[in-house]
Amino acid sequence: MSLISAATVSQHASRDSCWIIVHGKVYDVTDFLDDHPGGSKIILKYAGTDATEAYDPIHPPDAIKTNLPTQKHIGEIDPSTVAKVVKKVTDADRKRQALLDARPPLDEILNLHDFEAVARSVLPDKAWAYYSSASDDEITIRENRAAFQRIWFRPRILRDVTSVDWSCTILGQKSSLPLYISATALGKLGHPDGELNLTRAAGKHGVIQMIPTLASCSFDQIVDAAVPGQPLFLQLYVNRNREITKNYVQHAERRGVKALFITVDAPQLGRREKDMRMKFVGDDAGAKVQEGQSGVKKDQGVARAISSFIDPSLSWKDIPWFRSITNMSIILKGVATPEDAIMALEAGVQGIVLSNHGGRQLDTSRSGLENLVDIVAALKTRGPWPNPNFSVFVDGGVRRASDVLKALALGASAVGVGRGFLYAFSSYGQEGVERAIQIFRDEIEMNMRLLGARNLSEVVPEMVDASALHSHATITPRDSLYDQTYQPLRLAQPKTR
Ligand code: PPY
Repeated sequence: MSLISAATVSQHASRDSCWIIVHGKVYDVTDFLDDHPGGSKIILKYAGTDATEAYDPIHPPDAIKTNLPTQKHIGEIDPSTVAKVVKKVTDADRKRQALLDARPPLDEILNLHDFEAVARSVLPDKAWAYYSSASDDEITIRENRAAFQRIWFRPRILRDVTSVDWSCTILGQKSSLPLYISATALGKLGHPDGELNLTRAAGKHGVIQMIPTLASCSFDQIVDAAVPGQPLFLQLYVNRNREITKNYVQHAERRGVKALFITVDAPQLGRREKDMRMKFVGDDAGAKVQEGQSGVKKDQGVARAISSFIDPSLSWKDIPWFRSITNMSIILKGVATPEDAIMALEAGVQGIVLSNHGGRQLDTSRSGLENLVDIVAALKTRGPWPNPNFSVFVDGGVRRASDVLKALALGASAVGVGRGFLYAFSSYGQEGVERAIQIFRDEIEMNMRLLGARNLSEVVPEMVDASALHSHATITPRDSLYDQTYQPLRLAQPKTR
């Protein structure tokens, strides 16, 4: 195949003929412009040039292969024709480097809130906005933390807690902690290695990672970074095109993924105003994406820009189809009521995650923790409890091992931690994740000793007082670390003159 020169590519720099270079390959994206979920404007900005740097953090590497017909794959760029661009160091780069240099040493990070504070200071504004944002008034994201503070411990004494053991299995897979790394999208916005930071740290420390459908790294890159035998779960956004979903799921199973967590709380993405105010889709302040294309309105933030493939018609009727295409455990992620928990049990899935999507979907939804109490009570009326064939997970707001133990005491099989680990790698890469795991380990050991539980089966409902959990008007102790990292929403600002 003959190579294409940079000069040739640069002649295709308009809406009528738009070529771009990504990872040394030349693509004709002219006909795709109006179908691009993020809008045509952002592609046109790179028309006739190399778009790799902008492309990488927000697309899995195989996105072009999947979405662009092969006849539009023009060929390879002739590297000898590409001017060796010395990347201009901008003021923003210099500022970010200075912030990175000013990070506290890792051994001064004592808790998960510390990672959040460092991430907030070092992340580019758009990345922080996307990760930290939640929907509408962000009441639910704060409630996720507050709910843990409405539960009080009732510790037992004099139990010889010389040795305590918190190892467990999650969906039949060994885990060194009663928690798993929950899926969070677009890891490369936070760190150049993206989700691989999690995979490597998880492999080293026996923790299970749930791979996000919308990872920045490709699924195969992530699986390739795992050590032999390292258990992995997969989070699934169901595509309108079920063939794509089927191939993806079956590929994951062939590659050894153990469980499929189908997201069921996001038929449409919540409005996340911090993200929206960043006008992410235009990629420069004030840029506008054309309205009316692919249902994506201007300035809707990064999440909405890439969510149009998700199928809002997903329903209970689809569950048997999932069962027919895979033997992996199937878990519904985003259950919030006893009614749906019972339906999930009756549908024959292997578990549910009581989640409100980190407060990013329906605002003023209750916390997973609060729902846990009602859901466990309902499940107890339908068979053995705990049910070895039906796991109940909780996520949202977990920052401390005490949070984990409260959820376990109330009947959770394990908990998911998403943002906690996301902020750990955004601030310190893989080492940050390892430190976060170590912190959870230290805290869990101490808390189990102080609680009088020698193993996780001794963490029982009697060890917590959840009487205030359902009261949303109760006075909770101030969560001062969280309150310092939480960034309040802001109103529209007048134009600066
Ligand atoms: C989220 O941002 O909450 C996600 O779950 C990831 C995502 C990102 C973009 C589109 C849909 C979902």
